[in-house]
Amino acid sequence: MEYEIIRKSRVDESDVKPNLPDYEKMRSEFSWDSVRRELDGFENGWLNMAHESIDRHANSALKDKPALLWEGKGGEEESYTFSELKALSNKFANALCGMGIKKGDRAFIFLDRIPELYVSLFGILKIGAIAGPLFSAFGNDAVKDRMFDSGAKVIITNPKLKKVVDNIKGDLPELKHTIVINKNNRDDFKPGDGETCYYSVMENASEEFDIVKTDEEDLSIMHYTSGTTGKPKGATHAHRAIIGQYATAKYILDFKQDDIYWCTADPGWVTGTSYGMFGPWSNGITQVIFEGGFTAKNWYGVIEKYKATIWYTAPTAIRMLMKAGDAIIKNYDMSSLREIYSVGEPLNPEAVVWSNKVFGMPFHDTWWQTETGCMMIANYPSMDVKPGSMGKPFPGINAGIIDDDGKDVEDGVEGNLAIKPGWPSMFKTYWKNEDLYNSRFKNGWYITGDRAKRDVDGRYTFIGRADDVIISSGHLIGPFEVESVLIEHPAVAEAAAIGKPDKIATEIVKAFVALKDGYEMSEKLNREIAQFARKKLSAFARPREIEFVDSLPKTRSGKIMRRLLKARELGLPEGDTSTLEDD
Ligand code: 6R9
Repeated sequence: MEYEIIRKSRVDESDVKPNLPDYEKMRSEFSWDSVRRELDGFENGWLNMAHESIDRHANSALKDKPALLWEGKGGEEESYTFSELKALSNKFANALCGMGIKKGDRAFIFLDRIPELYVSLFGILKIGAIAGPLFSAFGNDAVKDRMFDSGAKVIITNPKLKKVVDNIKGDLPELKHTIVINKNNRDDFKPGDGETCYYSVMENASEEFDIVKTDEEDLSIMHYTSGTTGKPKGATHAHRAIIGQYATAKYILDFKQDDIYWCTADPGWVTGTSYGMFGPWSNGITQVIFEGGFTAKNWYGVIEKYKATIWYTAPTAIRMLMKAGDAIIKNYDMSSLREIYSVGEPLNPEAVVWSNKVFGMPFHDTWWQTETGCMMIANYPSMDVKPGSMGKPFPGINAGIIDDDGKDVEDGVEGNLAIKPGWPSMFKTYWKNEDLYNSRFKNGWYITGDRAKRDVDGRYTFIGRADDVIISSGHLIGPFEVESVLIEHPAVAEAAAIGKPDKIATEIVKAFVALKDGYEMSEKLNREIAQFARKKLSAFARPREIEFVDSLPKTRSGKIMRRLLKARELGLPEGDTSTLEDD
C-alpha cells in the first residue's frame, strides 16, 4: 500500500531552524574532521567520551545547567548539573582507582535507571576502563555469560540484584569487586567479602580527578548483542564513537540548547547509551531519565510534566501507545514536543500516520545497530517523511545495497544493506572473537545483516533481517511488509510473520497476531483478518495461516523474536534466549 508523503513545514517558515537545513548541501560539504574540531579531543591530543559528554560542559558556561532530570519509580525527583555529574564521576573514578581497577579492565553495571548508573559509567570511562551496562531484568545466566566472556573485574549493582551476583560469582574467577548502591536504605548495608558500599567509598573519595588520557582507539564500552545462534557477542567500541554520536544527535535529533530530551531506552540497550548518554550530553542537552516502566499514562505524563521537546523511542512502545487508544492523549498536554523519533525495529507506516494525526508530527525513523554505534540512516527534521522509509544515510556515511557477492545492485532492487567502513563510531571488535568480526566485512563493505532497498529518490526501505526473510515460490518476502498490513486491521495490535516450510512453495507465510483490548479471538475474526491481508498483499506474501497469541516474544529492547516463533513452530532448539523479555 502506498502512503502519502507527510510534508514537513518548510525550513524558512518555521521558527526553529533545523541544524541540517539542506541535506544535499550538507552531504557534499560534510567532513568528520570538522566535527572533531567541535569537540575538545582535537586540541587535547586525546579523546575520552566522559570528558566530551560531561567535563567539557562542566568547564564551560553550561556548568550549572541541569544535565539529568531524574524521576524514580516511586515518583522521587533528583536533578544533576553538568558540574555535579563531573564531581560525582570524578569521585567514582577515584574510588575505582583505589580498588586497583585500571585502564582496559572491564567494569559492569547491573542497575535500574538510577542517577548512580550514569555516575558509575562515566567514572569507568574516566579511568580508561571498559563499561559494560546490563539490563537490570537479566537473570543468572544472562549476567554470568557476559561477565565471564568479558572477564569483568568489578560489578556495580544494588542490594536486590546482588542476589544474582551471589548466585554466579563462584563461576567468575576474574570478578574481584562488587560495589553495592543501597540508594533507598543507605545505612542498612553491611558489605561482605569482596563487597564495597558505594556511599562509603564515595564519601571518602576526592572530587578531583585527572581523566586518563585515552587514545581515540582505546576501548570504552561494550554491549552484548544476541545472534540467532550461540552466545551473545560483545560488540566493543572505542572512544572515537563519541564523534559519530555527537554529530548524529546534533543533526538528526536536531538539538537546541533549551531542549528537554527524553530517550526511553534502557542503557542495557545501545540506544540507552549512544542516545541516552553520549549523544545528548556531548551536545550539552538536558535530558529526562524515567526509571518507571511503560504505561501510556506514565509516558504521556513524563512528556507533559517535563515539557519534553525531543522524544526518542521504539516501534514496540509506539504500537502499545496506539493500542492504548487516542482518547487518553487528550488528557495530557503534548504541545511541548517539537520532533519525535524511533529506532530498533521497522516502524510501520501506520504508526507514522497515526503519530502525525495524534501528535501533529510524524515519528522520524532512524536505522542503526549496536555495531554501527550511531545512527546511519535517518529521517531529518528538514525533510518530508515517507511513511515506511528509514530515510537517507547520514552525511559522512556511505550506505549501499549489495548482492551476496558484494556487488552493488540497482535502485529498487532488494539486497544486503551495507556501510562503507571508516565512520568514527564503527565498533572495534567482538570481544575475543576477531574471526566473527572479520566475517562481517566483504568487498570493502561492512555487512549489516539486514536486507533493504534504495528507492530512486535515495531513501532506504527495510525488508527484514537476512535471517528472517521468507522465501515463498521463489520470492523473497520481508516479514515487515506482511506485519505492517496486518496491523492496519483495526483489531490487530501486533503481528509477526515467519516462513513455515512447505513442500511446494519452499515456505509459506505464517502470521502470529495479538489483538487489541476489547477484541475476542474467534474463527470469524481470523478469517476476516486473513481476507483483509489477502486484499493488500501479493499472492505469495499473504499469510496462509494466522495464529492468535496473547503477546509476541520480544527482546528487552522490544524486538520481535521471529526466530524464536519459528523455532517453536518447527520444534527446533530455541537458541540464545537470554535477552527474551519475560515480564
Ligand atoms: C539501535 C539498535 C539492530 C537491528 C538492525 C535491524 C533492527 C534497528 C531499525 C531496524 C528496521 C529501523 N533495526 N533500527 N529495523 N528499521 N529503523 O536497534 O541496535 O539492538 O543492535 O539492533 O535492529 O534489524 O540490524 P541493535
